[in-house]
Amino acid sequence: MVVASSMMIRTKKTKAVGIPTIDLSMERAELSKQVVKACEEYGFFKVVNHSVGKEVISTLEEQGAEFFSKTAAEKHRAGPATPFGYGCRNIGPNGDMGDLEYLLLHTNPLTISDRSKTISNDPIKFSCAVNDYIESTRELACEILDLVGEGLRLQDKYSLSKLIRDVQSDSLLRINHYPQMVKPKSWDPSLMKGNSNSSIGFGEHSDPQILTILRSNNVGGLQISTHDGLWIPVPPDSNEFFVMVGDALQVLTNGRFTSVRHRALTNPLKSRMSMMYFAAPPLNWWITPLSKMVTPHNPTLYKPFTWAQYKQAAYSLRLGASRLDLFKLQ
Ligand code: GA4
Repeated sequence: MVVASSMMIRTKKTKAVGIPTIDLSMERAELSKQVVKACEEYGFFKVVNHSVGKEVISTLEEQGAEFFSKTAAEKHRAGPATPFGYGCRNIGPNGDMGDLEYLLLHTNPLTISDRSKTISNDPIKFSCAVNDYIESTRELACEILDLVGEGLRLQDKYSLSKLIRDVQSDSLLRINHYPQMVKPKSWDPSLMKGNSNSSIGFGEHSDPQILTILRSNNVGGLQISTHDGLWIPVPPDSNEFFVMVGDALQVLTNGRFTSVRHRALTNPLKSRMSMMYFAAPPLNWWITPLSKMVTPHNPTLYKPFTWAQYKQAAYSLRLGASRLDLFKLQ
């Protein structure tokens, strides 16, 4: 596995922890092995040499920046974010809060063109920017899922990407804006070891979907948790994408991959903007371990459920809940 030395961090026990960086231009058999290894070890990796156009990224970034620079009253016209639109500080329906504002959109083109009217003075420009970005990041997600299929030697290597290619796919796009923010005086310092000037922008959680494709500007703040519960800061890279394993992929692989817990801290000096494509199947599709992943030695760990049932459970719990526990067998 290629591990960028600039990303190496030493823990107290002096174990080197590095975020895997995967070069998508490398030879296919090696590439699929590295993707599976990164999904197993971290549920998280960075991809370089991807095929998403620079202009697709910068156009959406400009549209996002233009929206967040509007007055609060103008922005609130695009809200609330339940289910889709503009949200400020509230995350989800159960009282979770963070130091951020955001746009949450369904990837269905009709929903986007409808929502764009309240978001932008040039709705066609905004919806084109969003649709182009979604198309490109969906392709990247499918490429990664096909590599997973190859690496796991699935009979149908496209079986995972098929889940998100469907026109009824419930995939989402989120643009988060973390204003530059110094921690409030009443902040609990135990939460912030080593980051005493930052506040929590988005609290610890895993993503419920199959895969998340994340990209941010060059401002740090994202942290991921290793399997042993150690928080590692992710050095930002505005040219590249980060990939996260979500809860649904944990179930599909019968626990061979684990969804990555992550959080975002604010930066006391600069504002951060991140964009996430959350790859999900249609609402009525079943999420159940792939047959190849279930053997007499590895019996199925989860009860079967539909994506709609899982979403319902996720939205009934707090952000940081271990929601997969509800679907574990035994
Ligand atoms: C986390 C991943 C995505 O941002 C999101 C979030 C959603 C929301 O902000 O509305 C949730 C959160 C996310 C998981 C648990 C529920 C739902 C907030 C929350 C408390 C859009 C998603 O799909 O799940």
